[in-house]
Amino acid sequence: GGPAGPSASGSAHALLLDAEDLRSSWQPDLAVAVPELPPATDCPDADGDGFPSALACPALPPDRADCDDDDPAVTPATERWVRPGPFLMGSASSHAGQDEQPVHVVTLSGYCLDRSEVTVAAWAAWMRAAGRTPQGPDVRSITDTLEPEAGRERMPAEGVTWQEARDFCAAMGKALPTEAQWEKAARGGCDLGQDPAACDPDDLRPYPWGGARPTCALANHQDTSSGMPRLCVSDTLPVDTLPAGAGPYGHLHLAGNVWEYVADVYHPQVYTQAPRTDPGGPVDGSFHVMRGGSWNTFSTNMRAANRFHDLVMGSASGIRCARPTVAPTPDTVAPLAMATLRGTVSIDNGSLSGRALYVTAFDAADVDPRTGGMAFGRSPMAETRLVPGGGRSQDFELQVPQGRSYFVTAALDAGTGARKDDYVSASGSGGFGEAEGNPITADGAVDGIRIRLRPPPQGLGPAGPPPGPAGAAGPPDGASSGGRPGAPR
Ligand SMILES: [Ca+2]
Ligand SMILES: [Ca+2]
Ligand SMILES: [Ca+2]
Repeated sequence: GGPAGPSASGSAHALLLDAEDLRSSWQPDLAVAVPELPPATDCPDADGDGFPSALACPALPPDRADCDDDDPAVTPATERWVRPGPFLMGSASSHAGQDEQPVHVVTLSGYCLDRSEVTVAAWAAWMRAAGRTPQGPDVRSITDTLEPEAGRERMPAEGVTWQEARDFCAAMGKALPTEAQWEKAARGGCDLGQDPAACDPDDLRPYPWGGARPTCALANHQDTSSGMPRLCVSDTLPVDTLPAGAGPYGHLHLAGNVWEYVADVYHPQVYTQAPRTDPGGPVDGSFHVMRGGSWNTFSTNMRAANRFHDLVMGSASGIRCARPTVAPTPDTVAPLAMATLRGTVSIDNGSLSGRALYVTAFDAADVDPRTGGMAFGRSPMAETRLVPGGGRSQDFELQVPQGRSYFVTAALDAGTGARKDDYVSASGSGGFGEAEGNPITADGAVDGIRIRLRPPPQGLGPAGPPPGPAGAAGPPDGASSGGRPGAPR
């Protein structure tokens, strides 16, 4: 069989507290057959690099298949082949957001995906050659003269925009993966696991490495297993590290390190457009999907099915390129209409001072009915990051998908450390508040939302309360917490 599935993740119930349990995501109608591939015999190796052509022999295993049989520089060490066939997309677990449902079968043609995230060295070289300058507000590891910062050549490009990621991959003769291609690489196809002839419950792998709970040896993230969130290394890692956390096809750092842009426009209801074959996402929209979590987000954001997007500002966004064999088919879902939420954040004592003021909107459907707060691990639907103005109150404006209800929060990062070495998870350290009137229904524009910040809870460490990083809703106790750590420089 293939990687450990949820049923093989160990019997200790405690492990499931922070490892995703996907048993409730299985439905009998997901048990579709896997079409057989022709056997890999008489496979050509035109470029003589020792690896036969994936296109000629699609049944080749990922560590044998050549993604470009005309280029000896392309081998399984640089790109990994993902065989054609179905996989199970989405999650209905207690960790999953509403936008990860329904779980459905997606059939993909074969494709290749870079084994690693794109490095700072490669990204900087392209920027120089293309005469471009970085457009992202949180770009890291690259100098003003577009050279990699010393010692950071093998770190992942970080703080890129979707347009930059798309253009970089195109310049390499590749493309951003579709959202489905990214998820299949992280989850594994139905040809893996207990029954290679059909999709079965073991094909709902929670993480790229399988069912084991996340650790810092598997992925570079913010570990939540011991209560207080703890950054593994407070930084990115070189892109060719942590082989123990490799995905089912051998991809590195799919989970953690930097978020990875995919080609698709974000839409929370796109999974309802079944059946889906080589889906390409909605045709229209302004926001783009990111996958996999990053060095400063929680374990749950590294789940294979977790969806995130650039409606939330300032994420540690990176690039991984794909080599498709067919053009994707657009999903026909209606365009996502947006609404604007406007209001004021105020603070009773002190002032709105510090590194950043975050205003965050969560889908009200993701509120935990037991606590009234956000269920742990929910990704924000939208977030804006303001420069604190130093006064007692400050106006905000936030774009959200129209027609849904939101749980709106604000968090002040009162930290002053501007350098990476000073970085602490400090969102909420200057105060945290929930909007009066939560949940707020956005049938159209909403004005006059009021959020009063209260002091951070005591006794939660020098950095203040647990952070709510981009893509993670709150601390393990279920209390809501918006915002994310300030993006360090
Ligand atoms: Ca070859
Ligand atoms: Ca080759
Ligand atoms: Ca990653």
